[in-house]
Amino acid sequence: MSLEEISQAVIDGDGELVESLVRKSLGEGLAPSKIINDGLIAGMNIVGDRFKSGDFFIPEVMMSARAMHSGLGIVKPLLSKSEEGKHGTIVICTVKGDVHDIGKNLVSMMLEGAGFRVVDLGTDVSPERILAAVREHEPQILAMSTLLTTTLPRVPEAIKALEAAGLRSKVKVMIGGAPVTQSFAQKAGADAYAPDAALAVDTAKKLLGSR
Ligand code: B1M
Repeated sequence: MSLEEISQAVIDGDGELVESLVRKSLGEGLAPSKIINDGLIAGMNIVGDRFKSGDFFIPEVMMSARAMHSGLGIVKPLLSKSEEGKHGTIVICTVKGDVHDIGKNLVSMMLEGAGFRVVDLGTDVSPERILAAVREHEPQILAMSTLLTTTLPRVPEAIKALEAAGLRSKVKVMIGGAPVTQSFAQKAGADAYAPDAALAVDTAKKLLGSR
């Protein structure tokens, strides 16, 4: 069974096939993280490239995204079996004005799989909701995702809101998403930037000194 078959089923938007291939791969002993990174994410990356080049349109992208979620739904409980919260708590969201959640969900699942307790606030999240969640859950890390250049300014705005509320020193801020760069993260006042879901786990561990 090859992971390319899973990628292709994601590209084809065939959720039923994705589910059965993911189950088969698990049955064959493949690691959940490998299925996610080299099967599901690899397929979605190709979908993203095809959308960019105009070969795919939004309905096809949505079908692929749903197919990918079908696979993730099977793998996620297995990833999360490790001792939840052993590294600390992370509040994660996609910033206000942005509804992209595929990457954020991947980051969230990888973090859970690595043993963090993750509180996912969803998408289009305002600074007010972020502040409320930081007060309620007292996370060690606030993780913000954004996929749109137009919503990049929401990141420094949220960080400034944390400062104004006297919460900035209590929480590390990690950011990511396609238009985010290391230099943007520095200018925005974040503590760290991670380019992908796997590195988000490493970065979160580094931030908390729990490598
Ligand atoms: Co939208 N979209 N979209 N879209 N969409 C992009 C992002 C775009 C690049 C497409 C393009 O034009 N080429 C473009 C943004 C351009 C820009 O700003 N520069 C775009 C646009 C313009 C829009 C709309 C404005 C379109 C419109 O309506 N005219 C609109 C905006 C809606 C809104 O948010 N207000 C829109 C809508 C949508 C859909 C709803 C159709 C759908 C989202 C479905 C969903 O998420 N539930 C969608 C999709 C699917 C895409 C593309 C095709 C794929 C995004 C994706 O899921 N990639 C995307 C084009 C592309 O990426 N090539 C595009 C796969 C995912 C695994 O990658 O999210 O980058 P990604 O996450 C990675 C890393 O970035 C990183 O780890 C992840 C895994 O490795 N990462 C983090 C992400 N968050 C992180 C956080 C971290 C650390 C790492 O720490 C906190």
